[in-house]
Order: sequence, then structure tokens, then C-alpha cells
Amino acid sequence: MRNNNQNPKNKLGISNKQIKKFVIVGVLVALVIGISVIITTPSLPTYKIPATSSLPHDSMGMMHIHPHLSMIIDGNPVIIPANIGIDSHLWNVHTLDSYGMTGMAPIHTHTADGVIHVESYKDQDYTLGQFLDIWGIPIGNYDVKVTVDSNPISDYRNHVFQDGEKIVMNLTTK
Ligand SMILES: [Cu+2]
Repeated sequence: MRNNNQNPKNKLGISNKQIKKFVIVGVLVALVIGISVIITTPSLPTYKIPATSSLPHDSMGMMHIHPHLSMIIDGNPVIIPANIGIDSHLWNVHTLDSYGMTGMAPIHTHTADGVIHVESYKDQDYTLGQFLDIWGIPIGNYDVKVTVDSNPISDYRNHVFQDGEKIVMNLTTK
């Protein structure tokens, strides 16, 4: 028998109105639960490459230190250019590229103030010689004397960069 009632009931005796009400309440409950889950779930921690040393690391987990370099050529202070290891004209050796971010050698400069960025996916030693090779200056044309935090060092090429140190290179044309 057909039921022409405005509020028809199905076989279980539940009216369409009741079903609608039930669905609306269900949606509201789901929304409240969903929002509270979003609010209370802590944001996921940033993935970090495990540090293998006590060297400073940045928020991306990269080893990241900043030695400072000053250079004097024949008595005149010279500017260490910005974008060494970034600008292709100032990026002459590429053997270490895979340890750096895309588009940057792991040893580079951003500014012309002598701050060197050693920024590497792998914790490992980086040397002044590697930086000079990346830069590509004709160091062989000079007699070279180097101090680190005012102490003279003999094997400057193999000097391992340390965070915050002050390196002064004194070059004299041969
Ligand atoms: Cu840096």
C-alpha cells in the first residue's frame, strides 16, 4: 500500500525527517571531531639528517658554520666577492657539489664581507684550500702567509674551517 503522507516512513518506521536530522547531527559531530584533531595534533617534526658531530647544524639539519676570511694582496685589503660557489664565474671546481644545496657549492659566500658559509649535507671537514679552488684565484702567483685568530699557520691549504674563526691571508706577488 502506498503511503501518501507528507512525512512517509520507511520499513523500519523511521521518517525521512528523522533521517535528515540524523545525517545533519552526524556531519556536525564529524566536523567537531575533525577540527579538534587538527587543533590537538602536534605538527610533524622537520626531518633531520642525523648529526655525526657536534658541529653547528641549521634547521634543515645541515652542518652550517661561518668562518671569516680577510685578504691582503701586496699590502692592500681586497674584497672577498659575494656568491663564490654560486655564481658560475666564481665556481671553478665542482667535486664537492653533491654535498651542497642545489645551486651552491658546500663552501660559498653570499655577501662581500668575508663571511664564508660552510653548509653541507654531510658532516665532514672542509679546508681553506678547497674554498680557494672553488673560488679559482691564481694563488700560485703569490707567496702566502696565513693567520687564524692571529696565530700563524703553515699548511694553509689543509686548514680545516672552524665556526667563527678569523682567517687572514696575506698575499705577496712572487
Ligand atoms: Cu651560512
